[in-house]
Amino acid sequence: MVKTAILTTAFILLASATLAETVAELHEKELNAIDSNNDGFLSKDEFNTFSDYAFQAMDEDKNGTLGLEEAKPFLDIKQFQNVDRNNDRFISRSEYDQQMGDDFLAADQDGNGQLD
Ligand SMILES: [Ca+2]
Ligand SMILES: [Ca+2]
Ligand SMILES: [Ca+2]
Repeated sequence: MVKTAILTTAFILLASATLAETVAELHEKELNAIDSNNDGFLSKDEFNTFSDYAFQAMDEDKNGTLGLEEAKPFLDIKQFQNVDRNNDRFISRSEYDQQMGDDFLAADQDGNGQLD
């Protein structure tokens, strides 16, 4: 659960505009939004594009790191500490990318490099 925290967060972030929808519908819509070539799969490239978008959206003061305040609406303190690997109370871009990479690998259960 903790491992996929950021991915889940990112999905929530993307979905927040359509809160009224059911969870199942949201999932479908999010996937469609991220799946830019509409082949029904989420490639690593598509995932990276989305991951970049999510980081920019969370980084309100655009200083390239996520502080506790910026991450708070999306991550609880345990999840935050888990991603903040050097414990400096900021999620740097490389810590974020590392976590997103792990999330992608964890979600890609058959290891074909795509989420389907
Ligand atoms: Ca695709
Ligand atoms: Ca920031
Ligand atoms: Ca850090």
